[in-house]
Amino acid sequence: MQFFPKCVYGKLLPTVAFAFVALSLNKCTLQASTDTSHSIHNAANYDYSIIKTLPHSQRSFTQGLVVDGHYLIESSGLYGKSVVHRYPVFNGPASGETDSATPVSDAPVSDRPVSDRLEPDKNEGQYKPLPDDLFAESLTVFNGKLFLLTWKSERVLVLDPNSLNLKSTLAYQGEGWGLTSFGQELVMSNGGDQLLFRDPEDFSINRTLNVTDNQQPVEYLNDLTVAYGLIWANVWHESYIAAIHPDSGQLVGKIELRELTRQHRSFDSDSVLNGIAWDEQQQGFWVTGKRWNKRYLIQLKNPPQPLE
Ligand SMILES: [Ca+2]
Repeated sequence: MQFFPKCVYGKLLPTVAFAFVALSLNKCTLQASTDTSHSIHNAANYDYSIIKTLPHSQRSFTQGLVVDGHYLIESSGLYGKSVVHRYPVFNGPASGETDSATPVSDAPVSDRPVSDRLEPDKNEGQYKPLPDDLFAESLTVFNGKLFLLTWKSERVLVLDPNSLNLKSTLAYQGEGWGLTSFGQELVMSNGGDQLLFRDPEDFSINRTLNVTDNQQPVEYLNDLTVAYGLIWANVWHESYIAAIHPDSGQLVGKIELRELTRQHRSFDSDSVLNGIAWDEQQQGFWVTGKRWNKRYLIQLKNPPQPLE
């Protein structure tokens, strides 16, 4: 995908004459020049505290994460290996809280052999393996139903969130990356810069929202969650979580998780931040990543004022 060049206003507009030339040459300048009614906004930086550090299975190629009551439901991708996994929020796989002072770069918590597929272990929750031709993507719970995307298969699996039994399927077009619910709608990302607001009954699109940061598109939107009246997205291969205004699509703030991602990216290049879930009871976000050996509960020190 192509990215527009970053605007550097000081360099592009040293003189009126140069600005005129630049205006005709540079789309970035054109966007900035036609948007003089908008001031350049600086996205807030939401500082955070790590409240809990818990083990996370390195066998999980995490695609989606959602809190449902006292449980986390997580989807793990790849063809032939995809599963949905439901486990208690504080007592999941390889359970036992770690000392948060322990460096995250320690050896994997579990010394159990890594199997091809994330297999169920005793008392570690419920697993739902998917057919080999489906790549599990993000998931969300809405109105007593668990909705699971299947990346390029253009199918949403609707599961019972407790038993993980399949109830029905719905269809969509294109790729499915992230999924959450906002009000009475489902919100989906597809790897681009748009959020698609969908009807939970038939998955039809009600509206689309272009996500921008200072008028520039924010692409590769991935797993989603909702908190403080905002839509939060982790961005593929980036270390931050973006806070998105649900009406304007503007990126209004970021949680920069560079310190966490840096420690886990050493496992392999695919070990990116993925899997974010707002926990209403804990007033924090669960965050993890693909093949990360930890998951974290973080709380914001300076949260945004909730939108009405
Ligand atoms: Ca999520």
